[in-house]
Amino acid sequence: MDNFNKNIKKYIFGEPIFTDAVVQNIKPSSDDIDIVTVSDDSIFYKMSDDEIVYGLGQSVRGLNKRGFIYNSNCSDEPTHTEDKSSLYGAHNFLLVSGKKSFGIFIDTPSEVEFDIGFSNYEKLVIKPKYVDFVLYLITGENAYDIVKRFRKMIGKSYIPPKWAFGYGQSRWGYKTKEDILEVVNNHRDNGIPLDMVYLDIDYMKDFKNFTIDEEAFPEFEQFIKEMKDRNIHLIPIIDAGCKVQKGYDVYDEGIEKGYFCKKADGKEIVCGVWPGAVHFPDFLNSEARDWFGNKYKKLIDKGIDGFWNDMNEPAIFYTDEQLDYVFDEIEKYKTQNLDIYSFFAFKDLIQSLPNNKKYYEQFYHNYDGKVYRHDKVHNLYGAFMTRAAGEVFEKMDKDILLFSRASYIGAHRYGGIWQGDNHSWWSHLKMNIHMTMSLNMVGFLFTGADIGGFGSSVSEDLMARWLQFAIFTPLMRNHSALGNRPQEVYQFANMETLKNIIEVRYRLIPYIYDEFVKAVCNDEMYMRPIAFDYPDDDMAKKVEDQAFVGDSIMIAPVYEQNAKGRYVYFPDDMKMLKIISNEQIIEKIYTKGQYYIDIAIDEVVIFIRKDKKICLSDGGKCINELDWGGNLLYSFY
Ligand code: MIG
Repeated sequence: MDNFNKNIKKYIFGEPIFTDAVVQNIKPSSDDIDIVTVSDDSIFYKMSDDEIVYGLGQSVRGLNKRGFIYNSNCSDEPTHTEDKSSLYGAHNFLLVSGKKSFGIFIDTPSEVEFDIGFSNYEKLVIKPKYVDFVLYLITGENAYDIVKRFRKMIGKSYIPPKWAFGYGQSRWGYKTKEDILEVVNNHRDNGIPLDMVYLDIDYMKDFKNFTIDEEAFPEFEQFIKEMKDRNIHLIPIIDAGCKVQKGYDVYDEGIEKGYFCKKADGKEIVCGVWPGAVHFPDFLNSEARDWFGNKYKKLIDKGIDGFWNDMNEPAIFYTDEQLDYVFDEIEKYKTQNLDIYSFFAFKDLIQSLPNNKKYYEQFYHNYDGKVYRHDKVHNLYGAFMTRAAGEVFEKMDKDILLFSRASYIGAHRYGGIWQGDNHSWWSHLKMNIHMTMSLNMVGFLFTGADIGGFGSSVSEDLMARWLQFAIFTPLMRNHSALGNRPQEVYQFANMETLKNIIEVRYRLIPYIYDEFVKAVCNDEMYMRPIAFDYPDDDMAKKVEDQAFVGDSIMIAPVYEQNAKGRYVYFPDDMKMLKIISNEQIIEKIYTKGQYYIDIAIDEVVIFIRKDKKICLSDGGKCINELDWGGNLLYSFY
């Protein structure tokens, strides 16, 4: 790209803490700040009526973020309703798109508030919690051009192994080897494609990272091998917190070397997560990072080649101190008449335990020689956990799958992310569409949501519609929580329909993989708003629920219950492919304009752009057996 640095202006405020987000060496600008106004504690921009504000990666609501107040603050937020200001990731990039577009990136590891026309529809006000940050202002020819410049600045996104583009099945609740075998057998016996089965916390011995519960998973190595022979990768979860237990190597070594986060008094902070009391590794300390990253090898040596990192915001159920306090206080209510005030105060006591924000002010990091209180660097914690593993994996001669729950920009170079604990709600399918595009802007190309929804029970039609969209998300994983309706596709009356949809994914994998890698290499968005390719089309700018996937395909997912189809806007002439089954494909050409398209529950519909082509392979039941050649070339010239 020409004039790369001319289009990016960098300004330093206070003493910014290094975040690892930016890889380009950009000199601070000596020009006065234009476009926005910076005051003592905030950054201000007056928005005109027609300006759209894209960005913020992982956050609720639509593609256009105007009209709400967001807060970058990595949070274990299990209910993604539209009143939530923070989710698991902190992605401080905004793209104001109007007559003159510009991008803005606030690089700081602590909280940042983005009031995007919430308090006043015309005003964009950005407030970092601490006035130590680097401000980048990015200009370019149009919105998409600005994204590309930003992406170049933050470095190439992570590319997972090829097999990670297959379909994966997961559930919090698979407890034993038999449970896993049942899942694999049911997929293989019914001819449902499958490449991965995920292991949630129950595979561990007492929820200790890098250990195996030998009773539930006897002869684990042998089992991994058996699964590999059947083309199944087992993907274990790793949690941020490490159990406090003498004799557990991670605990012993971490204590001995001083690699866990400590309180002001120099003692390790004790927090409660799955195993009860845990310590948190100090991922900001490069030695601790290297140590923890190398622990993954324990499982890799057994044949494991993929991981998902969880609870790394970090999620904290309680601290020892808060627990003591609550127990003491609760005692006082025992003899009281609990009236309206005391009852709620009593109830709030218990609710003060999980993820209390004050915990983040109670421990410290040793960030390569400098000590920082956690809240100052909070948004880096999960990102640096990904980095810990990623840096070790990069040195290995094997491709490892890695994705995380919490993230900050920069972590996109080491791994992907999943979109966290969503629900089996139609609104969350819609959010999945928006979030995937917003995450692509900030470099997280390898991403996907829990298909079918993590919380609540899924209906069969939601499952089908969700799969129809998810065949286009690079990470394609069906995951759900304990207690909900089982949601493996073979659990549903109309399994054939769901299976056919997954088969279409496999037929498209050669396309999806190529386009994904191309997008990474060229700093492009694998999935993006249609307005990005048609910056002068006013109608395209209004469309939030369609996307371009790679170079050749447009998608228009159905995300409403009982809908028999939907309106689709074509910014140009396109050819529809309606894939009803492996044998039956209907083709039809649409000219520029808006049309209602019938899309039945058992149909996958894609649109091929003018002068572009795709190949549909014959598919397969796993990536190893996939026909990569592709014998059908659908073109539209
Ligand atoms: O708070 O490991 O987002 O995917 O199944 C629950 C159990 C902890 C949260 C993850 C979810 C996972 C679950 N974990």
